[in-house]
Amino acid sequence: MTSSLAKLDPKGLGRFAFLAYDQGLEHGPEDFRPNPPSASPRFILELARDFDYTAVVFQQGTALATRRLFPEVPRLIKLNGKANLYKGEPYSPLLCPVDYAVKELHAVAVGYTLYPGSEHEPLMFREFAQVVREAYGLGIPVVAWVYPRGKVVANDTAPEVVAYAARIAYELGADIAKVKWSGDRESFRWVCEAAGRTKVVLSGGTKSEDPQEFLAVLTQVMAAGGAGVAVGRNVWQRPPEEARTISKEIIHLVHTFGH
Ligand code: FBP
Repeated sequence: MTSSLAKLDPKGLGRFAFLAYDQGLEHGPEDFRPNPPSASPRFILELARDFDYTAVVFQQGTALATRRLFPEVPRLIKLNGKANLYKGEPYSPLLCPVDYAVKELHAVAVGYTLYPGSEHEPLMFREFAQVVREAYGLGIPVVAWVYPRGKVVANDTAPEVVAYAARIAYELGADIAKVKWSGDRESFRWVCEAAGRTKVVLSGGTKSEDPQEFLAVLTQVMAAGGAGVAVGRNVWQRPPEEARTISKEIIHLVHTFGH
């Protein structure tokens, strides 16, 4: 595990709120339709700046295109990625080397999606283990998106599957694991325990019509020992004013829960 979380968390609060914006690659521009301004990374960067998100999550291309836009907003660079047109066993290849992300794209953290259970799991585990070693060498924290997926995974939100996902992140050396909601507070507590020293953050998921529903889940996550959230659609698929309101609530909740 890298000892570099201070890059993301200078005050040592152990709390994180990432604003995820790699869906243009992962899902396509369809995700921007509910709120057209979200097609522009400027909209995302303004939210991140105004509400003090820990970092925005960008793929290499978005990071390059916005190099000079709000450089004060920390960037977490997603090192691998895939589109969702191909529906076979998932493999998300490494697209951007760690040192390019750090030196050229000014990454304060790097991220990688693992699909345990996929036929291609060995390849992703090997790539990810290498990413951890390289990031460790540069003092950069690593966030693992861990999504058990593929034809052998019947239920990717079953507590034992989510706990296994969190443990995989720990075993492979991630600083932070981003996992799905396991359905209730008690099971999520087990997920957090399974992750050992690796911090656990909630993966946002599809937009809930009622923002309070999403905030209620996040409250349960924090009560279970979670360290925060990496959220995209639940924020930026809402019209600008609503995106700002929910951002304020998310950041307040993540930073103040239990304090
Ligand atoms: P959301 O909050 O929009 O769900 O974003 C989190 C995220 O992990 C993104 O980083 C990624 O693009 C997407 O979800 C992957 O979603 P899926 O589960 O459909 O592969």
